Amino acid sequence: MKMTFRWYGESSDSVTLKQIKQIPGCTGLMGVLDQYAAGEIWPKDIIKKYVDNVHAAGLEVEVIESVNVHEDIKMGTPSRDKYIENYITTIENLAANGIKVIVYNFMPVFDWLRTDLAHVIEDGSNVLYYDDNELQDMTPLKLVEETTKNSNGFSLPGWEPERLRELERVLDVYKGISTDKLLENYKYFLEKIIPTCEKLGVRMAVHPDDPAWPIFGLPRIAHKKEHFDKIIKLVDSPANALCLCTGSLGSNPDNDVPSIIRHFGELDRIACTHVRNVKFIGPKHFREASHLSSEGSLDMYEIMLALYETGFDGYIRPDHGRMIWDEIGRPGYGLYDRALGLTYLNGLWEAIDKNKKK
Ligand SMILES: [Mn+2]
Repeated sequence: MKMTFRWYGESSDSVTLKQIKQIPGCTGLMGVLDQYAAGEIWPKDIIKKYVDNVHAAGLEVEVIESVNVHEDIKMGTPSRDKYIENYITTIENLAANGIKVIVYNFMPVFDWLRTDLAHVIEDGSNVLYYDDNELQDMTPLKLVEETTKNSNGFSLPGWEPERLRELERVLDVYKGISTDKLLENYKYFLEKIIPTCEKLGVRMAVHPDDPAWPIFGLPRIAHKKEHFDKIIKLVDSPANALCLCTGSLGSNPDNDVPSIIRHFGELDRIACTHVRNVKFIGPKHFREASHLSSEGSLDMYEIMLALYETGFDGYIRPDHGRMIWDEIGRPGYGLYDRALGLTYLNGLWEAIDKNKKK
C-alpha cells in the first residue's frame, strides 16, 4: 500500500507540503484542486503546476479527489452530454500528469454532511458531529449557511457556493428521481467515461454516501455493500472501482466495514481507502474520533487486517481528524491529528506485516 495525505493546494490548505513530507512513512498525497466547479474542465497546465509543486517537495501524487460530477449528469437532463465530455477531458488531463486514481461521488446535491463542524469532546478537542434529529429541524438552505459559516473561512468540498446557488430548483427536480432512475443515469455516465479510463490506465473510485443513509428525502445509492455490488456491475471493469471510506460506511453500525473490505478487496475493486474512526452515540447519531480503535466504535486493527489479507496495494490515507493543540484549519483536515492517525495506521500495518512474515 501507499500511505498518503490529503492536500488542497497552497492557497486552500493550512498545512504545507514541507509539513506533510516530515510525517514518517507518508510518501504522497491525495490531491485536490478545489478552484473548479463541477462540470468545468480542469486545464492540463494547471494540473501540471500542482503536480510539479508536489514532486518538488519530494512527494508523489497519483490520486486526485473531488472531481465532482455535475448535477445535470446525476439528474440525467439533456445537457449532461456536454458535462460528460468535459469530465472526459479532465480525466485525460489528469492522466497526462500521472494521475492513476480519481475519487468522485454520485450523491445528489449534498456531499458529506454534518450538523456540527466543531463539537467539543471530553479531551477538549473538537470533531465533526452528526445528529439526525437536529437535521429534521433544519432546511437544506439553513444547513448550508451554518456549514459555510463554521468552516474557518475554507470552502468545503461539496459545499462550494456556486454549486449551491441553484439549490431550491435542483431539490425540486430530485423529487421526480427514484433510486432506480439515479442508477440508470449513473450507468449512462460510466458507460461514457470508463472506456477512456481503461485506455489511459485510470481507475475511477466512487466515495460512499456520508452519512450512510438518505438525507432530505434525496435518492442515495452508495452506502451499503449491496449498493456497491450493483455499482461495480453497472460497467464491469477494474476501472470502475471504490474509494473505501471507513468513516462514511461506518457511520451506520449495520455496515460491517472489515467484511465489506474483504468482499470488494477479493474482487480487486478497491482503488483507494480513507481510514478513520467514528463513535456511535445513538441511531443516526455519531461523532468523529481519533483514529485509535479504543476511542471510537470501529476496530481499526480488523480494518487494516482485512486490507492486508486481501492483498491491498492501492493508496490509503488517514481521514478526518480531531482539531487538537489549538490548531485552526479546515474542519476535519488539520495537520496534527491526521499525522497521529497516519502514524498509527502505519504502526498497525507494520505489526501485521511482521507477524505474517514470521
Ligand atoms: Mn472519505
